[in-house]
Amino acid sequence: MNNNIGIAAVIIAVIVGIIGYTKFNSSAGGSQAVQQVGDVAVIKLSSLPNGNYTNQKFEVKQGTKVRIEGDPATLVGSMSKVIVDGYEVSKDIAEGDNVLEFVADKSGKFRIHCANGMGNAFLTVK
Ligand SMILES: [Cu+2]
Repeated sequence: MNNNIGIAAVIIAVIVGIIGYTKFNSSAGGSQAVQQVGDVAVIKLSSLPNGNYTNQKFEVKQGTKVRIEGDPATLVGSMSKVIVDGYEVSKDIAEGDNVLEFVADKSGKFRIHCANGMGNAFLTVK
């Protein structure tokens, strides 16, 4: 009986450890801002009051469909325009119309910025 409780405690400790480690890992590192949903890499883009994007480093695999979901609450003024250099795509972010999708078919490092050249994120495709 005591043995069983001991084994159960060890199993629970291991599970808690694994969950903790996984969470820690996913919130650290360069591509923490990219969520893979099926074959789509989802980037939630928002801005700090100083005009920098909340996350400025995104990395996706070449050939992936990228879905940038702009936050209409913080992407305001010139920030409401999201431009991806190299892919020549852009989007005016508005409430209910805030998604920019494209296929990341070229490898490289591409700047993401607003109409004034702020925001300054880099999308690395490799
Ligand atoms: Cu701006």
